[in-house]
Amino acid sequence: MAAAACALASAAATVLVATPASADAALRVHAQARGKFIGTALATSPLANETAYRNIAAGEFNQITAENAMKWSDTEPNDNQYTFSGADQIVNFATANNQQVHGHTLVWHNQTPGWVQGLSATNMRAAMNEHIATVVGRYANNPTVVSWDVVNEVFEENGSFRSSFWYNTLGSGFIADAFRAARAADPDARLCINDYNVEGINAKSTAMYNLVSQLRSQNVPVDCVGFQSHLSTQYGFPNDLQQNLQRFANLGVQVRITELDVRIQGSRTSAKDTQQATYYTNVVNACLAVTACAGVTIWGFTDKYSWVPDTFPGEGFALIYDNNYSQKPSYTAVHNALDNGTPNDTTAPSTPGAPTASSVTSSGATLSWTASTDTGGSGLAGYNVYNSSGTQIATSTTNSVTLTGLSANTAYTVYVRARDGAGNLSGNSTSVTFTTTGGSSDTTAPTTPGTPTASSITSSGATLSWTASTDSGGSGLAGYNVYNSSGTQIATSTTNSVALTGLSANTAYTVYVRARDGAGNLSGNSTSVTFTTTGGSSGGCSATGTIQTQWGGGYVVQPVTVTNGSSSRTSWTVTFTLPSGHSIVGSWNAVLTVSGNTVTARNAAYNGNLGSGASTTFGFQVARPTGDTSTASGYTCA
Ligand code: 9MR
Repeated sequence: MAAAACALASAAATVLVATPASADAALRVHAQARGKFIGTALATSPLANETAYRNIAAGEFNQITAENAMKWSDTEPNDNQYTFSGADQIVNFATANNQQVHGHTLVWHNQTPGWVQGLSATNMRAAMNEHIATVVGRYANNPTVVSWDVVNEVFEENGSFRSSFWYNTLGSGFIADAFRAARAADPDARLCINDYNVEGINAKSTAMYNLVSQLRSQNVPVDCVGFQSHLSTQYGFPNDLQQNLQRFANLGVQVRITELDVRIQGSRTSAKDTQQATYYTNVVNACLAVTACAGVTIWGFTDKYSWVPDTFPGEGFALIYDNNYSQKPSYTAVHNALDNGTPNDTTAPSTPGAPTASSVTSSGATLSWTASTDTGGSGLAGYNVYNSSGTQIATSTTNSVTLTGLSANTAYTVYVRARDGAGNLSGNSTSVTFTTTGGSSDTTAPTTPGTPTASSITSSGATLSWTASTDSGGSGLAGYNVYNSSGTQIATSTTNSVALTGLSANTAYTVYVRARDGAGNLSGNSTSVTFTTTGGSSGGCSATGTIQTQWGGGYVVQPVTVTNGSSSRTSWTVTFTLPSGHSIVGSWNAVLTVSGNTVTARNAAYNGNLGSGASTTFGFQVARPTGDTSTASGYTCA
């Protein structure tokens, strides 16, 4: 049975089962994994005064909007008198916690001082341009501030331009002027137009759509549309949200949910909480479904500090944490939507039907079976195929698989288990036994593959690659088997590399490779390689090294990314292993000491402080003997 192998759709298949993302990871971890941001608006006073507020803001979100601190009344209360203390407080907090800031907002009819509102057209236009140049210019070279709401809420509900002092004094041309001034102040910032009640397709959102389309056709730099999404459980959910986001995306702009909250009338009940959670789920799912949607910003996170009760007496409870910073069902909703929709699924799929073998040749067979069903929520992900000793020999995403590389004239007994998106396995199907045919006369094994090298080592995976074998026996090279140090086959590949997944953190793995031909002949064992997975991130920190460039006599590892766990730290230490004969010739952003083959890298004076979830990088250069292709490995953070 040792020769049995799998042929899968992917070239480099692995039989290690991937573990699902940690169900209790922070929102930002899941959002990042989906390529989106999850953000919150922050208020300056609790940010200065409350540890719980700071910890959640830092730990759960990777994007920040100032709820008020960047508005005109805060930044330029009197003509040409700028105050940036609140704005800087928000930006500095975000920088410390590896978060991006969306600037809110430059030109709005609210929270704009009286001195602006009374100006003549000429002076108002000059004041607007000067304000934009100063506020945007202040952060133009700050990588934390990536985007701006340039104009805010310029439409009435019926889609006409809002009769604000801006429009009434300057006409609609102030909008294009504002965008051009912002682009001039920061050519790299993403420039947005933002509004509320534009989530569904309606008169207001269509007016927005037409304006954005027109401005872009006139080369006005509108890069992005913000959908505030101040929702209420007393109204139906805008079910065309995704469709609406997509029609804007099709104009070529980024879209984003900018101010999400879902208010409740009266007191909380579990029914209202559930409805609220569904609205949060729907909004996150709509953004996830639209490639151009950059992410979701919630308008605050705790009901303790929400604008809703002040504006809508008798309504509130709009956010995802309660007044005491406890997570609400809406938190779980956001979390689970970001976590690939695989929340807490502990229900295994049904047991697949007994496989039947067909197309049996001297070196292969096709198995097919009646499909399983999955009711646990995460959905059916695929099937694992096992031999009679319980070794997993193949996987499939459909209810059939073609086994290749079998030995001629050999009886194989196999069974199948179904697997869901959360990694739950079904019961074993009934086994089937089939016997391969007599086969060819190819008894010549392929040549022994080269020594594998391990790269892209993380806490749960690594990539192996090796010099390919050749086969002269007539049946041709079919692929490779990968074995661990106890000789158990842990992966197969049809190419000379394979990505191993589902490895344990902080663990040394010794592996070798054998080539396999079409008649099932196996080559000799390659030389073994040992690599150590990195430390993982639960509570502590993790480190991952990336080879930037390499040549015969050396290589550069840049960046080594050090990612903090959930508690802030003031220092970090990363250890890693150099293959023998390798020596460090230079390093940056860390202090390195070498003892034997172990290198210890400690933070430099300026990058030891890492907030929850924050990361930093360092790098180094290594000399190695010519012809040696191995690299440093086993990055572990403490
Ligand atoms: O949440 C903000 C609240 O603290 C302010 O008092 C209010 C003043 O107008 O603005 C609130 O934020 C608004 C945002 O800036 C623009 N969209 C609507 C938001 C809720 O009113």
